[in-house]
Amino acid sequence: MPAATTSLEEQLHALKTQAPSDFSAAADADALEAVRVKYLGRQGSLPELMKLLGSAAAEDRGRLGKLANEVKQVVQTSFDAQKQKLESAKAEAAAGLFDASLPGRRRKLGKLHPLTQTTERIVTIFQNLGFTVAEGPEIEDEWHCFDALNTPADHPARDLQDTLYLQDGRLLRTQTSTVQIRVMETHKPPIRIIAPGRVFRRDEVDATHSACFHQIEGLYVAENVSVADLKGTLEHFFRELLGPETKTRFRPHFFPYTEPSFEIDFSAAALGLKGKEWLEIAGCGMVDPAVFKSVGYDPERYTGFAFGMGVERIAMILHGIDDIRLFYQNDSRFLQQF
Ligand code: 2U9
Repeated sequence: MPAATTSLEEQLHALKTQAPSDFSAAADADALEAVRVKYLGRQGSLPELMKLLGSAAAEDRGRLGKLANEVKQVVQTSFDAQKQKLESAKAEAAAGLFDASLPGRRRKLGKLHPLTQTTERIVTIFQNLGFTVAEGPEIEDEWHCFDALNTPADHPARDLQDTLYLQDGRLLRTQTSTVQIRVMETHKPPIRIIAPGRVFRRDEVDATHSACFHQIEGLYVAENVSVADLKGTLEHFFRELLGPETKTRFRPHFFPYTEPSFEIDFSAAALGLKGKEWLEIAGCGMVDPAVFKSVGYDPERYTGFAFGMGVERIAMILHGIDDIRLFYQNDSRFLQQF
């Protein structure tokens, strides 16, 4: 028997015992991989020995080939077994971290912001009366915010002190009346719309003022609309919003875009509010004929009423909130109460 062949046979036998013992000594995936490369990799001991089979003596080749296959099987099996063992040990360790007796993680449920809830309540009452929601841009021009609303160039509201202007002369709308002007410019009467949205004023922020707040304005234009329609509609609205016992009071006031104009108070007692007997809650009036002229409506044919209210103010009254800044702080201790 030639020496080289004996050596190949010996080497195969050595491999058969050494490889399984090396595999079972591998303590983690990295070590296991190193051992796999050493024995089974492209330049590993087993493929190298397989290559030598071709040069073995013809009479030994069958026997050695059989042995080589046997060794290959043993090496592969011991690798598979160790791999399985390491993987299940890892899974067990991970399972050990799971404590089924711990309380579950409570999922935090979000809800609508109190200002959104208030807006939705107000909008729904008017939708039930046949009003439609209208929206418009927050960046406006002087025409839609002031001129079309009969607010002259020297009116204090147009002052830099009160309105936020952009470099190019445009401005942040100070009221959502701008939306109603836009709707009248593109639609003929009858008009029955409600315009909720953000408005901006150059105000010092305190417990009752914010430079950005929410408003809802409404507009009804048709033939023969009277102050009686205005009063009937808004009295119904406040009874729906604040309760059936609610009393309202219309005090004469002035707005550039309505004539006559009123401020509306409601009977605070209806909400169980002590202290003041009447609380101011909104403004309203009959649309000034000058406004109709600026949108191309015939003021002899059409009349209408308009009203406006601050959403923050209404939410504060409804929930007894004493600081407007609470609405904007996103503190979940405040928000989760609604
Ligand atoms: C058009 C014509 C007239 C809307 C009106 C008020 C009275 C009003 C204030 C309440 C508190 C604004 O949010 S607030 O600061 N609004 O008092 N708004 S009448 O009158 C209009 C609207 C559109 C074309």
